[in-house]
Amino acid sequence: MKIFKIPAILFAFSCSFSAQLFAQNKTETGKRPNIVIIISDDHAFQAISAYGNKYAKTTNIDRIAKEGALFNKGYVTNSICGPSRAVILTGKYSHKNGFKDNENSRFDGSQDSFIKQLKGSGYETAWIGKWHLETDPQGFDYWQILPGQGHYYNPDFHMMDGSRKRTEGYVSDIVEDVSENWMDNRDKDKPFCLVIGHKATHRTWIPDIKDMGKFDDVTFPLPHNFYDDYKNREAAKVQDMSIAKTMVMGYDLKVFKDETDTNKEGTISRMNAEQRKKFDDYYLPIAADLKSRNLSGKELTEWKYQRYMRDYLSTAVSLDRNIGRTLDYLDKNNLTENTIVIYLSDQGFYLGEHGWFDKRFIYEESFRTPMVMRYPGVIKPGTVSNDLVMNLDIAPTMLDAAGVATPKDEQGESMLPLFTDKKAKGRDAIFYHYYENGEHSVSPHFGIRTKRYKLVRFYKRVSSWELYDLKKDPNEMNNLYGQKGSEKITAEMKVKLNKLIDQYDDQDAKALLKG
Ligand code: SGN
Ligand code: CA
Repeated sequence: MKIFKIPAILFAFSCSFSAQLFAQNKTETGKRPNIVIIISDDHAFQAISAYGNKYAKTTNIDRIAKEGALFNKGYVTNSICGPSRAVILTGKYSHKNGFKDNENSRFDGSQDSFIKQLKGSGYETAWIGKWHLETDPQGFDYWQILPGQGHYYNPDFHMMDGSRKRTEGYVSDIVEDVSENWMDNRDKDKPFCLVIGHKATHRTWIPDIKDMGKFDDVTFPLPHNFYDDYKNREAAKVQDMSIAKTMVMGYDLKVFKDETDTNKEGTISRMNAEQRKKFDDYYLPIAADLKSRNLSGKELTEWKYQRYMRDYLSTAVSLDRNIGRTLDYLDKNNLTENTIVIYLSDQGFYLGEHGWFDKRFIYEESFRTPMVMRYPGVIKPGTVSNDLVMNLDIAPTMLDAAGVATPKDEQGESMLPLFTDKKAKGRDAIFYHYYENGEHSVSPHFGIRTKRYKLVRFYKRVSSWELYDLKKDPNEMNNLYGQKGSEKITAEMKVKLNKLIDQYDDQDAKALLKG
């Protein structure tokens, strides 16, 4: 086997060398990397073994991290689905790309995106799976998307010709099948950029049948702030996203009153007879067992938490298997060495921290997103990045890798120098702005995070400030704002916040600070 060793080293060297050339926009070698971006939905970093979860079985996400980089400080600019995808596409904050929330926004697809830039420079481009931007994708050679949130079983797809196509099976498998089919049939003379958009692990966390029950022998430890009293945190007090009160027994946990109740649920009513039988075989005994126990109060809440974790992590197994299929496809087709693979979620998620599920808040669990990236020859396998990076950076990073100049109005920064340039410093602070003021009752807010502190301004639903020392209080339980001794850091953080508001030209935030 020795004979292969030298070419492999040379190959790695030439990849690294060509990446340097591309970083300088010298593309004359002609071999630009393919790009595969896998975006899941609501997948918490706490639910991934590479990030330290002892129970999770995410071997394929872990594999990307092992063969590339694990970002420990990957964040989103606005922790909710549509807005996050719009940021990824445009490399611009929500107030610039226009998609501020899921409730009132429609993505203006006529604006520039990194996909359009790549296509213009000779890439073949596709987006397959969850999209959730209301308008049809633009700038892609091919797209096939789930309408809205999509369904876990036998999903419909919205096709380029305007038709709807229903496909039998489990959504993560189908999205992967379509993606592989597209890669098989692409123009092999061109580099490609494929975005695979997964529905998993979005509510209501329904795993593939073969993964149901995968975690039934695990009793998950409660996060230590599961019974948070939200002292000194007004917005946390008024939210409606708790496991105790908001999580629905039927809809979320598949414990229905009776068959008519079950049949009302979108995904379940779409199941064919065989799928439905397996679903019932798994969930009906759970419902019967719960009934026999007659739980209430904390016991019931903790029972809900266990069921939530089991469904959620099982759904992640179904997702992870398909991420593994993408990696295997690249291996089998000799694409691995010249393909960037990046996996991230559209945002983070609560797995019982503060007693919650869902996302939206600037607190770490939802602000942070899991992100791993493999780029052979450029990112050293096993790299762990502690730089502050954002979903905002995906667009400029991909353009940088492809040797395409980043348009001046993009607000993100290429992450490649963090790997290729020892002197690269990265950011010292990141800015966040969440706008929606509806479902789950999370107050709009904006704020800033530095490596150590976080300052937040809530408005509209509640009007308040919060300040955290993340070193002393990583779980953000002790709001220091207004407390004696915090004056100096508060003033410093306000200066930094104003600076980023100006840098990103967020006029709404600016007006709110003045008002
Ligand atoms: C749905 C969910 C919410 C979730 C939003 C946004 N409710 O409205 O729980 O926060 O999506 O999710 S559901 O009853 O329809 O499941 S996002 O992933 O699109 O941001
Ligand atoms: Ca989401």
